[in-house]
Amino acid sequence: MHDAIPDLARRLRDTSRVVFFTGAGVSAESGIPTFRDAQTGLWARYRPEELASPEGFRADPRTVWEWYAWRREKCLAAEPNPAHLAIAALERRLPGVTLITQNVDGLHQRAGSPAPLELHGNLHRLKCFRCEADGGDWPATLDSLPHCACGGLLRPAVVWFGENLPSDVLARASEAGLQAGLFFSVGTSSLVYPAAELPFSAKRRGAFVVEINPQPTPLSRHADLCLHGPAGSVLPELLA
Ligand code: BV8
Ligand code: ZN
Repeated sequence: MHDAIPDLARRLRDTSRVVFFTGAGVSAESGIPTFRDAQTGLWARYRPEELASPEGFRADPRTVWEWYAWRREKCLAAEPNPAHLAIAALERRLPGVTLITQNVDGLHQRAGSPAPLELHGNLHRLKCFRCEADGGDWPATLDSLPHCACGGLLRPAVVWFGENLPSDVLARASEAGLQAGLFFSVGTSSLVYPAAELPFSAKRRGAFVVEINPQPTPLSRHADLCLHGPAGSVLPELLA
């Protein structure tokens, strides 16, 4: 038991506005590769900054579709882990908890979180690359790439590098961060902007910032507390 946990548990009880901000690390214990795992990470085998970009899609839509189909299969086969479940349980127990995620895997919803703010979209949803219309359900096969009624190619409804985040979602996430008394940054390398700015601006507005990550990140030296451990163990201990 981290010796800081009792104090944190007290803070949780006494704080009216709590934010959880999650990244790929919160899904790692569900078996979903993160972006930066050297061996298994998505960066290792692919070049996400190229594949997860409009240019990459324009250049080779089939490869991008197949990459997301591979990731979607992993997400569908995965189960929410104790980290997801602990956050969802706290959301049921405490009013005033906001969950913001960079993840596109849908595991927070499957764990029972009612309305995660998905800054980078969700790979289970599709949209049109040309007119942005909703793209309905995933096709059963990728024999031919799916198209919109307007003739445009469909794509996963995620935010790619070089694309703006959904402004309404980002505004709500920013507002929650600025109001937060307690801000947990869980399982993110804190490298991708503008999402990575959230804990820093929360800190500047007086939030008590806690980082949960086995590794240090650019946020670590700014956080009020760093719990160096896997989210699947730390969060259940903390939120019990
Ligand atoms: C934008 C969806 C305006 C798609 C993703 C130079 C400087 C600064 C910024 C930029 C720059 N050049 C370009 C930019 C902007 C760029 C950016 O920030 N690039 C970075 C790489 C420098 N940002 C953008 O392009 C954004 N848009 O800025 O719009 C604009 C408009 C036009 C032109 C220019 C700009 C859009 C970014 C969104 C990209 N989409 N995902 C998809 O998933 O396919 S990003 C993707 O990577 C994730 O969503 C996530 O946000 C991001 C980082 O991943 P993490 O979640 O942090 O995961 P990671 O693997 O990195 O880390 C895992 C962590 O977990 C590790 O720390 C590890 O230690 C830890 N961990 C492991 N196991 C556990 C654990 N923790 C706890 N428990 C465990 N068990
Ligand atoms: Zn269209």
